[in-house]
Amino acid sequence: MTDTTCILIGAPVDCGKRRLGCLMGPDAFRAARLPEALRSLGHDVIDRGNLRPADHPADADDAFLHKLNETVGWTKTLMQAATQEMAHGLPIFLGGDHALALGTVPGVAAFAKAQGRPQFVLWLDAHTDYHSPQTTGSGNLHGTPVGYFTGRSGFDAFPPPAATVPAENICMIGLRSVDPEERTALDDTPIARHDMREIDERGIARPLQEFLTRVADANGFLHVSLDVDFIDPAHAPGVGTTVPGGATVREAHLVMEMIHDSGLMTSLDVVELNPFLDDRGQTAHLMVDLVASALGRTVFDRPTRGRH
Ligand code: 6HN
Ligand code: MN
Ligand code: MN
Ligand code: MN
Repeated sequence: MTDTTCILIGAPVDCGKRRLGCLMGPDAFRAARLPEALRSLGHDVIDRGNLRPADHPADADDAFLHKLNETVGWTKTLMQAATQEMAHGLPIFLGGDHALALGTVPGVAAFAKAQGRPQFVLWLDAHTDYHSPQTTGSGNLHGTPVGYFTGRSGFDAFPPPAATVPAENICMIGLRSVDPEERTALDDTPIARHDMREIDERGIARPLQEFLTRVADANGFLHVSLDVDFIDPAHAPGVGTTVPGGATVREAHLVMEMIHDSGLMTSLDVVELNPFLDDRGQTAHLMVDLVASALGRTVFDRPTRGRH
């Protein structure tokens, strides 16, 4: 693999849920030395700083859908930024909560579409985030991005996605908290869902390799969306939506290492880091190490690596 131009895009989105703190995420990734980690791997790093949401009307404090207008503002900004940045390198969106994927995924998918290539999404999360604004029980829009970018109805307040992602091009790994409405709706889709029980039984490498092979066979673009709560809260406490029983540190690294070896990743979100809840930077540092693994950090070079 040739060295990559990594474009860091700060997306301090904090409107996707009620508990505040993710707005500090982008700066925590910088404080945990993400740029230096990527440069030490030989990559070029461009830091675009932190973006701002497009102008939007003020949100009512008591609305059921929490901060809908601000979320729409972020979606517009990030959709456009994602499409643009794809032309310059590998965008790494530093969250911010998972509502940022309402913008990033349709944005990168629009770029892939213009290139005549299919977009694939690897969703690493305890949750499926497949609600629509109509089905969410919490009113928290960070639970809706997959619904939006697969073209579910109910997103009338949002601009139409610049491009949608076909459900059969999506793979979710790490699942252990799925709301009944999400589960019912997902049952009608071909989205590949790998819950933690399956990971326990089969290991994490097999379902991932199956998916990566599909992406490669289709000559697809691969967007990876990494939610901090994919990892077990014992190792990653700095997130508002902890669910016990998550991926171990090694499972998470193996996923990232296999992604690197595949040479397929074209864009990345790192989301839901809440530095306010973190324990002396533990989670921020782990996330930086995981991004470094996805960009080629290894203990030893492996003779079997395909694309090096
Ligand atoms: N996330 N399903 C829950 C809800 O409120 O809709 C949790 C969503 C979590 C969101 O993982 O980014
Ligand atoms: Mn999520
Ligand atoms: Mn989650
Ligand atoms: Mn490399």
